Amino acid sequence: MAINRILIANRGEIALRIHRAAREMGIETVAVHSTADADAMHVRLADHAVCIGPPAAKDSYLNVAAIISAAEITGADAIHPGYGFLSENARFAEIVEAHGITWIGPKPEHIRTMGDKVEAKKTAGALGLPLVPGSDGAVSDFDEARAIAEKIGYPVIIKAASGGGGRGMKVCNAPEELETLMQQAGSEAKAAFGDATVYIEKYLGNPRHIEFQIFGDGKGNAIHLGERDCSLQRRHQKVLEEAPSPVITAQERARMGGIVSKAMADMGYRGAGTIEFLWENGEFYFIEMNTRLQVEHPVTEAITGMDLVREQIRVADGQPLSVRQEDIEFRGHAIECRINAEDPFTFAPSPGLVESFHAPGGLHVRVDSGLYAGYKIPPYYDSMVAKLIVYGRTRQGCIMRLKRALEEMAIGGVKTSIPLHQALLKDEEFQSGDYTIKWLEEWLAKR
Ligand code: MV4
Repeated sequence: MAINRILIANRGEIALRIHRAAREMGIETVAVHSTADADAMHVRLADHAVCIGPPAAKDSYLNVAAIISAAEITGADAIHPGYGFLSENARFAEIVEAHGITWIGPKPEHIRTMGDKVEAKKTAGALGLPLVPGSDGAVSDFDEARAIAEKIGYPVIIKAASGGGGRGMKVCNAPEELETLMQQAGSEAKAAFGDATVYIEKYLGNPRHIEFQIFGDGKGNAIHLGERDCSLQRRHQKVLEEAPSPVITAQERARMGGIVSKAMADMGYRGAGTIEFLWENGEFYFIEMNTRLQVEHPVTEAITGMDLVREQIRVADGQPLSVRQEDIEFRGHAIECRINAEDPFTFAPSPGLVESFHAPGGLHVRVDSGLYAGYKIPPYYDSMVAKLIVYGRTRQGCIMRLKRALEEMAIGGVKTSIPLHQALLKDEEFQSGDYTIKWLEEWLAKR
């Protein structure tokens, strides 16, 4: 096969991240961009660039015809979708492959299965992953719903099959609310995703969000790269992620990692994937699988020394996994801070001119960002403008270094979440590692 030129169907820091891996492999890159991103760093660095439409994502970064045309015109022989946008669009993956272009991602059938949360749960259960107790699939009948809720016990949570990212969820505390909440969840899901299908789970009151990174070669081999703790979220947006999780022992990692990699091997999964669990009272419960590279992948890179984008490209090219499970060592601790252009108190977006930019440096400090002094952050896209990833031999050493790096980091002209991260790192409960998915919002409320 041999990939020679990759079209990067994304923007911002992840477009740069993919460009870097490609260049280091001697592969050329094609940037695509909206008219709002003509001056973006990913466009400047790429070997070729094609404007694919106006600012609105639906007309540019989600414009399948324009992206395929850009690949044809520039002779790109592979497409990397990054995260977000078209990355989990099974139809797009099929179209890419139908054009004889290598899709740097999972098999379309697996993207489709995992995109439907009911199908994902059935598949995960059949593969031996531990599930949250709940309905065996979609539930439409209220009597059936009441019987399931009675069996697993209240509170229960009603989720949209097409949901994910927390949209369309309802917590139900008692049987008399069930019918109303199911109807609400169903109609909200219909409006948001065009699909009213819902399912029911036992509601876990105070879990952690812990996810495993996996890689498959698509031929029955798979490895795991350990877990990330992503419990620190605000309105379903991750704020800070770390690896390893402060609560998972090497034994637990090896045990759960063995279960997830066996499942992925049996499935014939190809490429990078993340298996999301809720973790409560020492138990893992599968909730969803993401069939893409994730924003927080660098913390896994930091503690394993592996380049996950390089691995994605290799696997898409039909090459074997570059490492065996027994060769993967988890060493030290890494934390990623997502730096958003937003008010650190109100969270209002703060796009506009970046008057100055100074990235922190030094040993074990990584900044993934397309920012530069004079760049104008457009208002049309996600507010995340940089990721600061810091490594240390211990969690405490990592936190000390991260504080130092945040002090050095300077972004002038726009408001950013840097002060929020600085306050968070000073907090004793954060430092103790004793937090759950509810902790950050409570901390923000009393700040
Ligand atoms: C749950 C849950 C409690 N119990 N499922 C939110 C997003 C979606 N991926 C799953 N989510 C949740 N599912 C059961 N059975 C609580 C959440 C949840 C959550 C999960 C991970 C990280 C942050 C969260 C914040 C609120 C709710």
